[in-house]
Amino acid sequence: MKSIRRNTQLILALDVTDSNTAIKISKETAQYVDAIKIGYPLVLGAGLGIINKIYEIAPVIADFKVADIPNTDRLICSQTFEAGASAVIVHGFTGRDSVSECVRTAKDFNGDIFVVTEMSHPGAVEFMQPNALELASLAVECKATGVVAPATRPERVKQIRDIVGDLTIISPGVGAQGGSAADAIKVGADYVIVGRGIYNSKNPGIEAEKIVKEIEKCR
Ligand code: O7M
Repeated sequence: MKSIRRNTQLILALDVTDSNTAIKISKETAQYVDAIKIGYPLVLGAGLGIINKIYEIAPVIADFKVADIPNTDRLICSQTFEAGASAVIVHGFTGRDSVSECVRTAKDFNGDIFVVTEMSHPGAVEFMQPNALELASLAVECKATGVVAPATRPERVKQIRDIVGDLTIISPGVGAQGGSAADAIKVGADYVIVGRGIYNSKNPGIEAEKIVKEIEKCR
């Protein structure tokens, strides 16, 4: 399985719903991205087989935000890794038994698990923000590969970095949600995740390249 290598520090969120568009955009942006994140919009539209098709172009992070009892989590994660994903995104609020089961399953496939902490949208301040730092600690305890933290609130990325140490931070909310790639990287994100800012633009390749250049300037 292809592992995710840190090179451009950009992850494309490919939230389109048909296979041909997904493959076209993946090819146009491949040289600028370290991974492509796909989730329910594309998998429900194009079928689980899309993971393998995208995997031929770039490592795939399956954003299924898994949040169930350990046995169901195991079944979801193993099917997803078998389908070709290099990583699966899971929720942490289900507790350490659920998250540990996802991490154990990932190990069988040499895959990665990322745990959601505080989400990037405004509503995340209601229930997620008060628990985000504990969710970050849980990710460390359960030996996840990394966490998801909000580029829309760089100060929170910084606090989460202090807790997770050398775990990987992937950070969505850049562009369409108002966050900046440079700000997120400067406070400690390893990668930024960008969706609409790239796939809705006339030239996704050029847009991805612009973000990569912005990130390069922060190094
Ligand atoms: O750049 P956008 O706003 O079009 O897309 C952002 C992507 O990141 C989209 O796929 C969201 O589902 C996802 N995301 C967030 O926007 N905020 C979060 O807090 C978490 C995620 C995510 O990837 O969760 C794992």
